[in-house]
Amino acid sequence: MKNQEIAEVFYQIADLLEIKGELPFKIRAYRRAAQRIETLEMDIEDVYRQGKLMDIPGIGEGIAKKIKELIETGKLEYLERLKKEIPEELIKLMEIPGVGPKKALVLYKKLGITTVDQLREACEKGRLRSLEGFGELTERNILRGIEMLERSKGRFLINVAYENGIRIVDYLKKNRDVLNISIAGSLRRMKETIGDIDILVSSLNPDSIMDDFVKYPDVKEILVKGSKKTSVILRDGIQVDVRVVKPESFGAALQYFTGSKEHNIQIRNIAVKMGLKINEYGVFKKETEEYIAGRTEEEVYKAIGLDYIEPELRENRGEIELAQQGKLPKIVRYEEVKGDFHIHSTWSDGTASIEEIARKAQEMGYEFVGIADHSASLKVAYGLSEEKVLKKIQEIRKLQERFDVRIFAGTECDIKPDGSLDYSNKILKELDFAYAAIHSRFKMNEKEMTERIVKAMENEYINILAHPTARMIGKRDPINVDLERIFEVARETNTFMEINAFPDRLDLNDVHAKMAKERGVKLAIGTDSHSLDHMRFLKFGTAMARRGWLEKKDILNTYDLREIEKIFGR
Ligand code: DGT
Ligand code: CA
Ligand code: CA
Repeated sequence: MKNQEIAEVFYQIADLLEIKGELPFKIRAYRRAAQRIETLEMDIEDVYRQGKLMDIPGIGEGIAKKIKELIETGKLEYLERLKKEIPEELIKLMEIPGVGPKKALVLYKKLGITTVDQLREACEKGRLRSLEGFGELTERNILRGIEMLERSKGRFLINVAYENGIRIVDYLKKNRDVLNISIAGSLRRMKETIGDIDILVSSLNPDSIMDDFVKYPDVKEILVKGSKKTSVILRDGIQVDVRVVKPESFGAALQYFTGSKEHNIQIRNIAVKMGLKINEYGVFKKETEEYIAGRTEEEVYKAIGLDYIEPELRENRGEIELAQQGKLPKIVRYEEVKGDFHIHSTWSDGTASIEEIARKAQEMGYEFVGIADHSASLKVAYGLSEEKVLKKIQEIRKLQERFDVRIFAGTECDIKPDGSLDYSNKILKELDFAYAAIHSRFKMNEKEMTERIVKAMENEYINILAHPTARMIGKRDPINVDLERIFEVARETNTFMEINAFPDRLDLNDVHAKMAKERGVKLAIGTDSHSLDHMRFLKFGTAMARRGWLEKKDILNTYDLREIEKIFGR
């Protein structure tokens, strides 16, 4: 068993004892032991084999015996017994600010409450005030505590994690003891939301790295500091884990800590079948423990007979089988995406003028940029009247003379509830291209909503369907829509599906993008920028495309300008 796994067991015991109302020193002893084990230099299994467990400060006879049992049997009788006495969910209740072990116990015994949801309901119905030592104020405090807990426990949008992650890597790189460094975990896989940031470093002097890391100016709280792993909370509330390994293990550790867990389980199974052992230190021959790979990820995958798998694909969705057969898709590269179709200017609700957008696009090395302001009926977003659209087109044509970057005059045309479009064909025809988008009546039933969108896609001047499910992460559920049917019509009408790259949209997401591709539909990436600053979100759209297994040919943004113009068909 790994140090971390054993530490988890002792943390759990401490929590359970606390609920049981055991003596504080006993509880503290387990927590301290857990912390020691977590930050231990050596493998706890090795320490055990050398008979030196009790040399570790904070580990006495009782705990040493439990470690022995865990290593030998993989289980702990004592923990199993404790668990039978107390429902595990009760531990979660104690995480709520204002609910300690005593209150948790009373809630459980008197009201049978074991989950946060049950507790919320009981507070809302005023069922706590009848208990001794509880009152209306307690109910209000607990409700506020639940709200806070849920907010702080929420996963983070990818841009928040990404920007923090990049900054920390840049900061740590200044340390000369860093030999190699990479982001790992879900952030490296570019998942749509991120639980915590994982960073991996190789170095021969781990303490120097960790000393620097905890001095990072944004660190609010240090959770654990060891020379293998250090965890902190940033001022943004996001947790960051930094791990340091030796250079010969860097590839193996990067593979291990990039995950996903599901991907890694499969990888380990393959290794075992080949008589190999794979872990964060390397790939080893099972019999002789001989090290055969681990310095780079490529070498780790190769050692078990696989082609290199891009991090965005590592979700155990079939990529491992394809890597075995040498048949992985050649997913689109970030630098192959040569422009952005979806930008709002000061003509509607954006903060930058078209000129500023064009200049920025040129700076970013784009070949084209699409100005897609809102249409007339979207009053809250200063949608443009038909008359103004014509003026806007004129401005773009004039600006174009001064810019190399191609400026496409577009619109994000609203789809009305009956499926008709906000602009007449006469206007749509004058533009270079048009998005259609849902911005109202999100709650229609599936049949009506699907027909509404289909009708819009059937208009010959609509080229792209913007944010097809209209979901907002953490804020709005996706609309009820039959995506199979949408994709079918998209293929027939040659309508592109957008991958909206705005971090709280990411719509289509990875799974839907893959589905679209499999049905022969093409996609277009747009940031939905409302300021120059938002234009950097493009990479998150590309990330969704990569996670959806899309190749260059599947994405309009990678095409030559001539081809794009031909497709727009004006
Ligand atoms: P997150 O942080 O929830 O967005 O997702 P991840 O994937 O970053 O998960 P995290 O931070 O808990 O762990 C980082 C990676 O470490 C994870 O993707 C795979 C690896 N890992 C963690 N725990 C285990 C485990 O118990 N078994 C295996 N095979 N891998 C693990
Ligand atoms: Ca993570
Ligand atoms: Ca982590």
